Amino acid sequence: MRLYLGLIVLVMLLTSCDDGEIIVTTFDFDEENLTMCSSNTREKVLYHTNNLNVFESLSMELSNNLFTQEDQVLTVSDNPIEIPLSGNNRIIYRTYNAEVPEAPGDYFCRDIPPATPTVLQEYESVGGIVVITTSQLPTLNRDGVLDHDGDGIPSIEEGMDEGLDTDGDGIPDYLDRDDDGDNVETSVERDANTDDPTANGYLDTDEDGIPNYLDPDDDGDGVLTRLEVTEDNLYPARNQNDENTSPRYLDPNFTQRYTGEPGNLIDNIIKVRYRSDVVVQNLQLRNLGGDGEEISFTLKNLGSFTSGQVDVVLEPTDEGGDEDDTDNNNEG
Ligand SMILES: [Ca+2]
Ligand SMILES: [Ca+2]
Ligand SMILES: [Ca+2]
Ligand SMILES: [Ca+2]
Repeated sequence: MRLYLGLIVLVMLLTSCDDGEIIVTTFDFDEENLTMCSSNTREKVLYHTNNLNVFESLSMELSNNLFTQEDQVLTVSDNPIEIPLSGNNRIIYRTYNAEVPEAPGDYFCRDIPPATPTVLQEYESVGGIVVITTSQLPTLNRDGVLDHDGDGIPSIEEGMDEGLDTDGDGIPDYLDRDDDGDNVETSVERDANTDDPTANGYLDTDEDGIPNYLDPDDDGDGVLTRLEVTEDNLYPARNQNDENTSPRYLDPNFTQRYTGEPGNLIDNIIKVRYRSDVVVQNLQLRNLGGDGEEISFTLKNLGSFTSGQVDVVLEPTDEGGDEDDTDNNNEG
């Protein structure tokens, strides 16, 4: 017996086979989140369960090299990737006599699943192509506002649409964790205490109307913040004034200038998440027991998988006119 996509409504009801076997299935996995086993249990296994009206699961084992798995991240070498279902790449659909555990350690990610619940029916793929499409998710702050670099200033406010790049390092402000390139992170420069002067709601120590996170000379003493440091420690936030009451870069009365060039010290690492949508073209599932019944779908949405946070390093393309002493290979 073969059922096609247009007949799924019928499959959702009880279907009586010739031999009296009752098939109960909903295949109601659309737009659900897939769970991924960790790479130190069962690598490249994704699954989801449905315990609402019937007890069923759909799991996918992929051995293909087009993607790798580390922590809670799928890294794909192409986008989208297409993996034919054959050999060690397979989809298994099961129904059970009782609720099937959803937690990774409780069932699917074990090499040998527990004896209960009992599997009533098992279908395995005998054809089809898995298509995984991966895209980056927008990074939102606590208020649900887009903040790509997570520095606390909304991306729109950072001139995302205009491509604003305050320090000219080639990384636009909305992706730059140190917007003015003074080696103090924006997240550190941003907030004002109750009595502090502000500009646009952000700390503005020298009250020149430019908030500290965009001001290369925060205390307005004529010495750039990046140079209010010592050879021992090139980070401005870690150099205190003589009285030990304030960092030097926020004390207008402290005007010692470092004569070297500190360079860019802030590794511009931003956190991103990815979402992978999984569909199968021409999925064919065969009942491993009984009469070998097959169920086919021309296109089946298996749901999506959302990664954990991934560190992405953005390298400056321009040091703002200052030569950086990196090891460049000589051409001749
Ligand atoms: Ca920024
Ligand atoms: Ca800064
Ligand atoms: Ca200022
Ligand atoms: Ca200064």
